[in-house]
Amino acid sequence: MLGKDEIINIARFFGFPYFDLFYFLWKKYIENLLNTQKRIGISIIGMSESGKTYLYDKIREEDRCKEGTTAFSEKLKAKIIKIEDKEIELQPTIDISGDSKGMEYFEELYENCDIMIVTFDIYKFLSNEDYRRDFAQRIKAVLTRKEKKKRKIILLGSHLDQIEKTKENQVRKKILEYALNEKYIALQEYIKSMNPLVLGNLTNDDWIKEFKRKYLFLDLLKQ
Ligand SMILES: Nc1nc2c(ncn2[C@@H]2O[C@H](COP(=O)(O)OP(=O)(O)OP(=O)(O)O)[C@@H](O)[C@H]2O)c(=O)[nH]1
Ligand SMILES: [Mg+2]
Repeated sequence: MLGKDEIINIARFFGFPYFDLFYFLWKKYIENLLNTQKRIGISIIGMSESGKTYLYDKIREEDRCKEGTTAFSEKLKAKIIKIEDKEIELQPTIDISGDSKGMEYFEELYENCDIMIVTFDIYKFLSNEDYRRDFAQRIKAVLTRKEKKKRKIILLGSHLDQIEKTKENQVRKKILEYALNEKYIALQEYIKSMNPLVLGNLTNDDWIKEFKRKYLFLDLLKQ
């Protein structure tokens, strides 16, 4: 199939009058017709201070300079980013606050996304039983849903860098042990279904780049 640029050049070649002006005015519509712009909805839910806002900024290539906690859930507009020369349109979503008010948006976010990232802080997860229980409880409604439209759900542990002198495999093993042994049904189901458990340091740009490529945009880039 012809690519966008080839089709545009053919139109120019045949002297379509004022083609560039026409294209400029109808860019979005033409690109929809040619299906050159790829769309994806990515939403993030998870525990307080687990990196939701930080990760949204990294994915959307923004710097909203947010220091500290997200006090009010903030609507994020659609945004076009470029990955490996391909334009990807990120659908609107909401950067939720970490409190119970933010949890009210779980359902809406879930309904309107293709990929849902569920974040938790590895250090807190491993060191605090209340945190584990709270986490499992919060995400239960999302992880145990059975519905027609399949969404990709990615469980993402942040702050891997804060676990001193430990290798990622050991940390992963420990998390799985807790998830499986402490009878957190939602987590158990998730892990038993072979869904990805991704661990990382969100402040490491190389790690973020690889995460985006491998877990978020690989399918789109292949199309
Ligand atoms: N060292 C380290 N810091 C991280 C990591 N991920 C996020 N942070 C930092 O953790 C802090 C909290 O991140 P946020 O993105 O504000 O967390 P949040 O989930 O949006 O928090 P709420 O809005 O309060 O729910 C920020 O200072 C981030 O820079 C990580 O993997 N490692
Ligand atoms: Mg936040």
